[in-house]
Amino acid sequence: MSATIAMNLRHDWQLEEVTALFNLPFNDLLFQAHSIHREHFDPNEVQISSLLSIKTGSCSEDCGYCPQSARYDSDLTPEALMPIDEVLKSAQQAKDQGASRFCMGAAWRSPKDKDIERVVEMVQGVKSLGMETCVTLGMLTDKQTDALKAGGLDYYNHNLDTSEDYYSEVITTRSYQDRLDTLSRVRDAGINVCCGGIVGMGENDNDRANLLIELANLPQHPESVPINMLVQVEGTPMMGSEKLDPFMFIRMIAVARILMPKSRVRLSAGRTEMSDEMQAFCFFAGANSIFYGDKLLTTDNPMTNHDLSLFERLGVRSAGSSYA
Ligand code: SAM
Ligand code: DTB
Ligand code: SF4
Repeated sequence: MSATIAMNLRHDWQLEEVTALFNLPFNDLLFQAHSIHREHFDPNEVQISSLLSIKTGSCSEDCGYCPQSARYDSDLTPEALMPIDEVLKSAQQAKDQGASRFCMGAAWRSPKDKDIERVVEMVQGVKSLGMETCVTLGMLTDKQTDALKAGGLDYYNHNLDTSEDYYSEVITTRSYQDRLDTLSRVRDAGINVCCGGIVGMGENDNDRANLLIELANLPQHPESVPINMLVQVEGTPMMGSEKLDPFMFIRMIAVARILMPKSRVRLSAGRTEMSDEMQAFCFFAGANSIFYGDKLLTTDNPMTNHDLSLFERLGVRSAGSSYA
C-alpha cells in the first residue's frame, strides 16, 4: 500500500496492516507519515492548547493512571468547582502566553446538570476572550451534550485511553462501551471530538495498534487525537510501569498520522520526560498540537519559555486550530 492512502479517509483498518506499519523500519515509517502530514498540514505549524483543572480530585473512578481518583493516595489536594472569574483569569493568561484553545478538565465520573450550567458559563466566558474551548467532564447524557453545544463549546475531550482488550487492566468502574456511547453523543450534538489515549501503561504492541484502529474506525475521525505518555504519579497503581521505548512513542504518533491524516495529533502528557530531540521527531512524524503551559491538569508540563525556545530552534510557528 502506498502513501496515496492519505487521499481517502479510511474507517476499515485491520490489525495486520496496522501492525505492518508499526513494524516498518523507522525511517520508512517516518517518511510515510511525514509525507502524509505535508499533504494535509503546514509541517511548521503546531496548534497550542492550555489546560486548567476546574475541579480537582475526589473522583469516584478507579483509572489506574490517575492521581485524581479518590481511591489512591496521591498527595493531591482536592478542590471544588472553581469560580468563573478565576477560570477566566487563567484563560486570559493562557491567551496572553499564546494559546489558541483553552481546555477545562473536571475530575468527575459524570457531571450533574447543575454542573453543566456552570461549565456553560465558563465556556461562554472563555469564548468571549476570543479563544476556542474544550472541556473534559466524564460521561455525558444527550441533554448535557445539547446544553454544551448550545453554550458554544467547540471540542469535547473523552479518551478511549487504550485498547478494548487492555481496558479492564486500567479501569474497572466503567466500560469501553460507556466511553464509545459518550463519544457518539458528543458527535451527534455537533461538537468536535478530541479523543486519544495513553501509552506506557504496560500495554503490548497489539493494544497500541488496536487503540489507533478503534479511533480511526469510528464513523468520523476525531478532529483532535491526544497521544499521552503515561505520567507516573506516586500512589497510583501505574506508578513503576516499565518505561516505553521513546522510538515506540514516536512510531505511535507516526501511525496515528497515517491512519487519521486530517486530524490534529497532539503530543500530549509526558513531555517533561522527553528530550527536545524526541519532541522534534514527534513533530516530524506528524504531531501538530501540544499542551502548553507550566501545568497539565495536576502534573508538570514544560515551562512556556522552554517551549517557545524549542519552537524557535525548530522554526515552528503556532497555528490556528483548523481541521484540515
Ligand atoms: N474525568 C474525566 C475523564 O476521565 O474523562 C476528565 C478528566 S481526565 C483527567 C482526562 C484524561 O487525562 C484521561 O482520560 C486520561 O487520558 C488523561 N490522564 C489522566 N491522568 C494521566 C496520566 N497520569 N498520564 C497521562 N494521561 C493522563
Ligand atoms: C489529554 O488527553 N491529556 C490531558 C487532557 N487530555 C485533559 C490530561 C493529561 C493529564 C496528565 C495528568 C495530570 O496532570 O493530572
Ligand atoms: Fe476520574 Fe477522569 Fe481521573 Fe478517571 S481519569 S479517575 S474519571 S478524573
